[in-house]
Amino acid sequence: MAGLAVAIEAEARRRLGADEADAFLARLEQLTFDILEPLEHVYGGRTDCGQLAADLVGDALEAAAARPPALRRLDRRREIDPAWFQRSRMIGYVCYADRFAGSLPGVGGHLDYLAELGVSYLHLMPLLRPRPGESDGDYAVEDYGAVDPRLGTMADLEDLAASLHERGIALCIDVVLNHTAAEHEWARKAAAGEPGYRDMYLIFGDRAEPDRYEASLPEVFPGAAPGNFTQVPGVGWVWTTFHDYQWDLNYANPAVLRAMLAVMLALANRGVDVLRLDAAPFLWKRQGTDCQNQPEAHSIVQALRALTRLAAPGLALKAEAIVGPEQLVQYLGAHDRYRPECDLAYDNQLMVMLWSALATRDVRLAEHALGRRRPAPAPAAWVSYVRCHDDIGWAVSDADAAAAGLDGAAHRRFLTEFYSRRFPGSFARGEVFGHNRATGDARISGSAAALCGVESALAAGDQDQLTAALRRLESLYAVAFSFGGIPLIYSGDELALGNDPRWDADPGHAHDNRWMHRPPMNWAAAARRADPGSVEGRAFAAMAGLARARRELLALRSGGHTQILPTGNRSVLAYRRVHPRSAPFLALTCFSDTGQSVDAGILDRAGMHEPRHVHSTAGQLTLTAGRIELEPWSFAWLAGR
Ligand code: OTU
Repeated sequence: MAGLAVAIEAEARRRLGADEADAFLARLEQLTFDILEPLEHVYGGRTDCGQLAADLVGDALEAAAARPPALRRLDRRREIDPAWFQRSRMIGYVCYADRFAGSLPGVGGHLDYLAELGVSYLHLMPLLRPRPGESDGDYAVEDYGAVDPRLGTMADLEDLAASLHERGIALCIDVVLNHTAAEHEWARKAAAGEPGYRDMYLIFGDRAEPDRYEASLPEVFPGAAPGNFTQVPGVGWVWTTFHDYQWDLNYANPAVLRAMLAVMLALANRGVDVLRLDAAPFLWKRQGTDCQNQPEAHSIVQALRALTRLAAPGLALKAEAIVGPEQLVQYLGAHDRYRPECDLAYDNQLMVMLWSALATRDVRLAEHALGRRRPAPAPAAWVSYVRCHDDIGWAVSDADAAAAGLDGAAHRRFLTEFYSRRFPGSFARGEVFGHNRATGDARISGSAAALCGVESALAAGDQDQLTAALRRLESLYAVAFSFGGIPLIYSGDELALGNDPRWDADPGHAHDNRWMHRPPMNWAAAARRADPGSVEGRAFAAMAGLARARRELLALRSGGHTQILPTGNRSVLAYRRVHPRSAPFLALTCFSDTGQSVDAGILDRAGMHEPRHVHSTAGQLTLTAGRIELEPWSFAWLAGR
């Protein structure tokens, strides 16, 4: 047995009993390198890493001892089946507990609704106690040890997790790693000058250092929260990447890492299956850089992953890193050599490419950008999404744009205009978010249905346009359901809900139009979901159909490979899924107002023998004279044998 395990063996046997101790120590032996190496990288030379590792392993042992038996059984199943989250049966749903169902117990009362959609992964938006008043959608946490009292209690969270597990649904919640609310106990103690706390944050006596950092820092919320530092009277200049009430933590201080590990372990022991690591790229600051994606930020996440795995091997980590493709895949562990990091990460590249193709009716940029990226490491998975609670930022690199014959800046500007009602003839009904006058950068808010044209079609009373809009929405989700990641349905999209017309009624929200696409669940609309003539019924049937089809397709499980196949038709995106255990799968998606066709030779190129139609917009597939015909705004899925 190696170093770390030898040191803790006797205590592990005492705390866990013989059987559990064996498992814990076996994990520790396996993870020793994954714990020590990142700690050395971040803290070597600053602190005694051997002692730090021993302390952190001791914390993990403590959590392992406190882990409830039901969760240990789940751990055991997931250690036998580490690909549990990669299965094609995984289908996600994302909502706010209060907006969806009032409270945590309320969510528990709507599980049948989720089951109708085939949901097996539920992401509840931030639910830990936020600061009072404005709280950035509760991403400003005052107490990581308590549930927001408006939503319920920790006991309610445990109960909900248990009922979800009974139905085979995994629970994902947010853990805000990069910052706490200014009202958090650590921040209050730091402000009061209590020893040991000031160093948990990044606080400067004057503007000298902040100015040096600002020279290369972007602004996340240029309108609502300009700059990256906030002057707090009697305290100094506090690093606040996001809002002035969100204080960035100082991960150069190992006490911060230790405190956050404790937060994560405690949540895992409540029954949470997946932790969404908010703002992961921002954890490490380095002068002269944009202070995102620094190598130390990755090492910190790697250490957290190894240490949580030690105590709660059934827990998965999901990176929220909305960054360029080269940086993004690293959060799944794809470095020069594989280093286990997060199990899941948001595929924002796919999301942006879908909206780009929808606006231009041209898939060449998507083919190029998605075709050249490094695949996710085999043990990890993307989460594939169309919309989330945030704005859409146009992460289109100049190089990718140029390769598709576009000017990057002009294309990004076009997308902003197209989705914010400024482009003549656009079907989309969104708004500009975060316009930065200095750089010209701008992002987009709006619900998926509004951006796909459902709102404008309804306003015009145009049935053909409505059909086109609903087909756009279904087609985008069809890609999310078949690209190889876990698809996430953003609450409301299954009913084609539009923007919230009253989004700015709450004074705490009025400055932030991301609230327009965070509407309260409309249960009256949901009640129409079985009516095939209603908008809701059409959208819901489409979404449930995608879920049913996906579950049966082994090729769609993560861990395989997605390969873009050029079609020769600039409006048709084609890709095949290759998985060592399954027959090939081919998806065709038509991004055009008119019918399109592709040469049926693509079936051979996709390695399909005896291809069969498995799912499509129209429920059928037409082959004429060696060509596959696709209706406007439609998709088709085929599988070989
Ligand atoms: C995240 O987003 C959350 O999703 C937002 O809702 C929060 O406001 C924010 O963190 C602060 O907690 O920049 O525009 O690369 O893109 O962390 C949203 C990650 C954001 C960032 C992301 C951030």
